This record gives sequence, C-alpha cells and structure tokens, in this order.
Amino acid sequence: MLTVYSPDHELRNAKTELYGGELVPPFECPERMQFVLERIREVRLGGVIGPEDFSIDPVLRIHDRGFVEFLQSCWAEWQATGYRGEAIPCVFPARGMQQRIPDHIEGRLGYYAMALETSICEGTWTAARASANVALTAQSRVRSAGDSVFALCRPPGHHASADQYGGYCFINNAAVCAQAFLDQGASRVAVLDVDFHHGNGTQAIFYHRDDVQFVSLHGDPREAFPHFLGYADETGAGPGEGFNHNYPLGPGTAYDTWSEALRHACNRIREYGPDALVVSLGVDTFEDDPISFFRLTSDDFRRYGTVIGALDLPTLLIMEGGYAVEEIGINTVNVLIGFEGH
Ligand code: SP5
Ligand code: ZN
Repeated sequence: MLTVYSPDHELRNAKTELYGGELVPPFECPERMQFVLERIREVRLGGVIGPEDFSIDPVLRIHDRGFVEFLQSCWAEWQATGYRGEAIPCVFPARGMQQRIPDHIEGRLGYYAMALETSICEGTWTAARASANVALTAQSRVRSAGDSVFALCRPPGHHASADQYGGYCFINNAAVCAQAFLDQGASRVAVLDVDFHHGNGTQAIFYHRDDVQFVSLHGDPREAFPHFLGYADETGAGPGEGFNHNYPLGPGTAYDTWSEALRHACNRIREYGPDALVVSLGVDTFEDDPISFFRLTSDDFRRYGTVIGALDLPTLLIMEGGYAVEEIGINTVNVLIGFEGH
C-alpha cells in the first residue's frame, strides 16, 4: 500500500497540553510519525511519497473562512499580546451568552475552540496545511487509481468542525477528502471512524446531509472525550436523518464487543453502497494507550483491518490518534496489512 507523508508535521511541536490541571508535554507529539514510518519500512508495506500542494479551496469547502483566517494569524496575534506561554483560551461563548465573534485574540480563541488541551504554537497552521495536503494527495490517488492509500497525517483532524479546533485537530482531513470525492463526481461517501474518540467534527459537518454517511465506534461520551457528542441516538437530521451511526462503548471494551460493533457498522456501510470509503484511523483503542480505555491488542488491529478490507471499496485511510508512541507503528501498520490481506 502506498503511503503519503510530509515531514512538515514537525513544525507543530507544542510544548504544552493542559491535562489534569497541569501543563504537560503533549500526547500528540512529532515522534509518533517516526514510529509509523519506521514500521512501514520494516515490513516493506510499500512506497512513501510526499504531498502535492493544494490551494486552500478544498479546505474552504468544509471550513469557514473566518476560522481559517483565525488559525493562520493566531500565533502572531497571541505573541503580540506579550503573553509568554502557548495560545490557550480561557473564556467561552457559554450558555446564555452571545455568539458574536470578538476582535481580541483572547475572545477569538474561545470562540473557535471546542477544547483547550490543544495549545496553539508557532508552525501549527503550516503543519495543519501540510497534513491536509497529505490527505488530499492520497485522496487524489484513490480517486484516479481506484486502489487504497494511507495518508500519514499529523496533526489529526476528526475533532475539528467547520469552525472549531481542539482535540489536537485543526483541519478535518477526513471531511475535506470526503467532500473532494463528491466534488470529483462521487455520489455517496462513507466515513468510518475507528479512533477511540468520537469524531465530533466529522459528524457535525455532515449531520444534515445524505451524501456522506458517518459511522463511528468510540468511547461512550458519558465517560470519554469529547463528552458532548457521540450518543447512539444521534442519527442525523433533516435530509441527513438515518445517515449517522454512533457506537458508543464502555470502559474496558475488548475486541469481542468492539468487533461486533465494527461488523454491524460495516453492514450499515454496505447498505449505503458508497463510491468511496474514508477511514479515520486512530489506534488509541490500544490496551496500553495512555488516555483511552479500550483493550485492543496489536493482533486485533490486523484482525479488524481484514474486516474493513472486506468491504472492498476504494479506501482512503487517514491517520488520526494513537498515543502509545512505541506501539503506534506496529498497531497502525497491522491495520494496513490486515486491510490488504483480506
Ligand atoms: C485525535 C485524538 O485522538 N484526539 C484526542 C484528544 C483527547 N484530548 C483530551 C484527553 C483527555 C483525557 N482524559 C482521560 C484521562 C485518562 N486518565
Ligand atoms: Zn482519539
């Protein structure tokens, strides 16, 4: 399987993540990519190519212009205030308040954030753009060649909505690529999100639409981030009713229960009959992931790769989360090996 990758992700190298009331080194760190790349080479998965440059247009098909401009200028504006730390909001348009966009960076940070563990630092926007270019390059290969491609994206994307960043995400790579398939002639696209966390951004972006089906397995929002979306009764709205499927699963979920949900999810995708499949591939479902609570083993990743491969669709696999850094390569590449060997 071909992989698309850019070293420009290294430009996002934040020093801080707000975790348990402390500022700690971010779980979502540059080293993650080295372990995946190494493993790809070790098992000779296939070639690794760099991204092409895309304009901002495919990103603007999904994200608001004001949001994109905010991400672009955030670091410079934050620095101009004289603050010494990385950019973190501390005030929000909470219930009962106005949803107007303020001028000051402090207010705009709160307006555009969905979570504040994600510090914005120098290089964040450049890295996020490179990540989107990686995804779009892989998408264009899937579209032109009809085979399946792995987009080794960093930063990840599935928590980002049309106008909010957070959960380590800035541009929703999966949503941008699903839209790109449609814009290039597909009638229906399915997004299967197997990251431990609910893909709230992707769900919100397509919630009212019937041309993108969103199917997600994740930690039950009663117990897991992002906490405010991902319940089973969120089934879509308006023309999108029936095209959103959530499988919230509780603490300690192991492969028997998880894979049962996956098979159910895959049947929903078969019924939908999409022209292309986008997989939001997070491997934070791993038993030793430091911030998650599922119990998948490294072998389970290979097993479920075959289940997804058996859908037999042109598939774009996009890297999302996974924070057991030493094992992220083995687990991610196991999915790809299983997928190819189905
Ligand atoms: C892409 C992705 O996987 N983003 C995940 C972002 C999660 N950030 C907040 C984590 C809060 C973790 N709290 C769990 C405590 C476990 N002891
Ligand atoms: Zn995750």
